[in-house]
Amino acid sequence: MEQRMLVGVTVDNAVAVLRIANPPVNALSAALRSAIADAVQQAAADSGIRAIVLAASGRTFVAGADISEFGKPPVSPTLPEVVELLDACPKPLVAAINGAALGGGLELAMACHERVATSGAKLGLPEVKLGLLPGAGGTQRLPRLAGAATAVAMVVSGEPVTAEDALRHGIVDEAVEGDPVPAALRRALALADGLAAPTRVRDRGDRLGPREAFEAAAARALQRVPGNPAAAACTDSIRAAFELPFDAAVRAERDRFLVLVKDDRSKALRHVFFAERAVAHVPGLPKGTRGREVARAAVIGAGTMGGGIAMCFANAGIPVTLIETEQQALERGLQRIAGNYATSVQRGSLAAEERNRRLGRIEGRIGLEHAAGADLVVEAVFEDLALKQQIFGTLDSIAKPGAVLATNTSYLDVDAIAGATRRPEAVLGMHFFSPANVMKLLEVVRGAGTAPGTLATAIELGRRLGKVPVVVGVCHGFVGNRMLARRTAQAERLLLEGASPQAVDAALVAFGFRMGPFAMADLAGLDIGWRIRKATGKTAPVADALCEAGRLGQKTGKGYYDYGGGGRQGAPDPAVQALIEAASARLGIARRSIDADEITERLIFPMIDEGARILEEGIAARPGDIDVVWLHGYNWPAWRGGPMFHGEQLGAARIAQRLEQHAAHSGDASLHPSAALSRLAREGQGFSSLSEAAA
Ligand code: 3H9
Repeated sequence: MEQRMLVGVTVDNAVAVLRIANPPVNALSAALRSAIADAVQQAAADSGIRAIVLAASGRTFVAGADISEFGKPPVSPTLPEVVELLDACPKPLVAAINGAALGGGLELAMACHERVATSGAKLGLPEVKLGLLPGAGGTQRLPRLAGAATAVAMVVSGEPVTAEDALRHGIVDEAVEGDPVPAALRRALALADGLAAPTRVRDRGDRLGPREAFEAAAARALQRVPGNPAAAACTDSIRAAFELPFDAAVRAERDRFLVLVKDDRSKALRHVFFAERAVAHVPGLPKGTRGREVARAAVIGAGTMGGGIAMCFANAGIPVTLIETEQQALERGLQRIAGNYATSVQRGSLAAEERNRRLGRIEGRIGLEHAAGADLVVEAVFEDLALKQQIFGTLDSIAKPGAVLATNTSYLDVDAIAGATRRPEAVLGMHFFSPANVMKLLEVVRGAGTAPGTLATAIELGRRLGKVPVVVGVCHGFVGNRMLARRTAQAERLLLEGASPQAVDAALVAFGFRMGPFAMADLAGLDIGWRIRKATGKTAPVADALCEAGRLGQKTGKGYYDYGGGGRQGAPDPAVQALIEAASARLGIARRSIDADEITERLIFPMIDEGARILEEGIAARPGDIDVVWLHGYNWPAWRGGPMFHGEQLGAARIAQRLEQHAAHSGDASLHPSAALSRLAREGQGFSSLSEAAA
């Protein structure tokens, strides 16, 4: 019964049209695979049917294998079995592709004799992004349609091509406007009328192209993703098209797939896939809540952050007023924006006309009254609660009724800011990450009084700006910076106990980050943290001493490293070592040699511990939300899934035990595991149990 619903069958002119219907994206679940196999076999056996069209209803053809089934025991018919069945179909078979044919979806289509795609449809094999390779013949059929050089570029990048490009590459036989089924029907009948049996893709070895062209393309593609085992497996598998008979190459592909699917990296990337989608489901936000249309925005404060946020609006086609209190500050801000765009034009990533259009959307003004016409205002001034409250008090009296008032504060109390207005329902935090026009994370901070419509506006707008909005609750530093503070404190403490800045940085790079905390601090500038510490009465002996010595990072040529040689690569500096040793002596901390494992654990485990507390307090809705924050705001390596995924893999018990050991060994009491983590460790529970309890 269910199977008939998953594939609808109609007959048109003796052609069976099989329509896949498994919303939302027709992923190839076990039930759907079985339904497709049955429908194809029945049509093949029906003497009244001359040919078959494989189509799909809904917004897309087929988005590939059902990713949620990976890691579970295989259920027959497997996808390779269904693909084989199509490949062996004795009647002409034409795929009609609308929306997207990705992964297993394209593999199904390539097992047909011909393919028709709707103009604008996307076709690709994105498995590498999940740490996999196409496992249902994709690495053998794509090179036989598009040539091995084009195939290796597509498979290693995982990027799809449009129907038009697919036509040019020979992946599809026809691109049409609108519904692809009529053209597919026509082609199916023509094949049925032909004298000879239609050619199967497996027999198109003539299209592989020269091996040298493939090797050159493979080397180029791999250069962009060094050390990625899935990318290397994709390349090796495509190479087999030159070396092995088709069936043997497909078997080898399958073997490689089965190895990769068990790899922790692929598990992490699959977790990321679902976590990124889960953040869109916000607990407590009634389904169907619509946000306000943002036709015009205002940004208050033309500093680096405010300017970057204004660029986000302009880039998304939204006119924005950038507001300052003084002409000079405004001009500096506008010049910085123009400079950023000029760099993009110089690099060739932005056309000059588009730059002009974007600049034309940014209007600089003096005075808050210019925020009156905005549907949404983002305040991005200095981190001073009194100043922000004053601004929100004024905004309250001038902003349009219904306008959303957002603060970009990175750690202040959003409720205290909302309290300065008579419309707390319209207030929330929109915490962008630096550089705001580049980083994809947007922490949307829901205040105690934030109305659902206000929240929905910020989320929808965030997506329109190309961001990944993650809803978080009010606390000091929200999710990302609150966890970062634990790591920063340990990085500083490790220096005092005997580690060098380069050893700490190297440990984090070996873990998978692009940069360590000290190289990062030098890049961002040490004075930001210094200012915040002063404002909050905190100290960091090494960082403070560097700032007092005028070593503010790359911008002053010196920070944790010496940039005297020019460029961005700093050299270790004996003066820094002396300064650290003096700080250790002053504080009476005995120095010792610290190995890389201890460094890594002391940087990462306290973050996971903080994540547990964040979940227990309900500041983040799910462990995956925290992971998405770290992936898109702090460049956490995707193949490690995020801090909470990493913590889950290691287990709360091991993390709690190691933290206890480090606390005892180092004498740093902040390393003791929190009550939340200790409870998980004791009860053998996972991190999601904390969020379930908080909900
Ligand atoms: C593969 O095919 C392996 C084979 O080679 C070999 C096997 C042996 N599975 O993204 P959206 C869900 S590997 C399960 O928000 P959009 C998604 O979680 C696969 N679920 O929509 C979400 O659920 P919810 C290779 C899937 O319009 C809902 O569908 N294929 C899958 O922005 C809507 O998704 C890929 O990697 C799936 N395959 O984008 C393509 N796909 O509503 C993966 C989606 O509960 N998919 N879901 O949050 C995509 O890239 C996008 O979903 C697509 C639509 C572009 C299709």
